[in-house]
Amino acid sequence: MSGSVSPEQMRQYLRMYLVVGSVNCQTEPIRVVEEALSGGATMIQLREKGPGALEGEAKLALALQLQAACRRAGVPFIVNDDVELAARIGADGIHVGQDDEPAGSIRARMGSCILGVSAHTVEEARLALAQGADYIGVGPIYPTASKADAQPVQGPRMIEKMRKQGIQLPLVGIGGITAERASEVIRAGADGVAVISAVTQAGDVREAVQTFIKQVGNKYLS
Ligand code: 3NM
Repeated sequence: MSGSVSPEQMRQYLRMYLVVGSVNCQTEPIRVVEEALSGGATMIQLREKGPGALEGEAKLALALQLQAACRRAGVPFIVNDDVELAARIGADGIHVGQDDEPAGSIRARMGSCILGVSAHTVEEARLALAQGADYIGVGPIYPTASKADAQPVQGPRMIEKMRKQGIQLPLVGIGGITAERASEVIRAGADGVAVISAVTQAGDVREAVQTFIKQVGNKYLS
């Protein structure tokens, strides 16, 4: 993947975006990712964080394994936060939060890869755009147990507000999103949903992803 994506392509990648780390999985992360890809996941992010998260060579090995699966499926592989790792393996993209390295400096270092930024306010969304973000992640939309330092719950209204105030960037909602709530997030103006637990904890990961895709709808499929 060249890394240089159009907004239209980006919106498609965001439809069913699985965010995953070894601590989120009840089984081998590669099995979860392969099942999710077979169900039609449109983008995968490695977010290796929290107590017990892998580091160093073990994290590198996991990243390479997941990246290979994504390449086979033709789906972009994004690394959360760890710019060194993303650069080392030639990831398709990087996702950063507000407390990480500024998006502008990552864009300068990483060139044309996919750059995602977490934004919680209209101002943060505008700044992300100015710094060259390809998409923003907005959350937490609903209460989440997957991120210890999550901001206050925003509800789908924050997405509506951003759209009303002219933020046209490709946008994905994150935080506590279940298949039942996915269409509400889309109706608010999101292009897709980013999900950890509702997929990684599902008894049947493939089926869970397929259900999400139905709820998100096919408005971006040509
Ligand atoms: N970022 P789940 S919420 C990784 O608000 C992450 O920016 C968030 O996990 C944000 O789907 C979150 O299990 C956790 O709720 C999402």
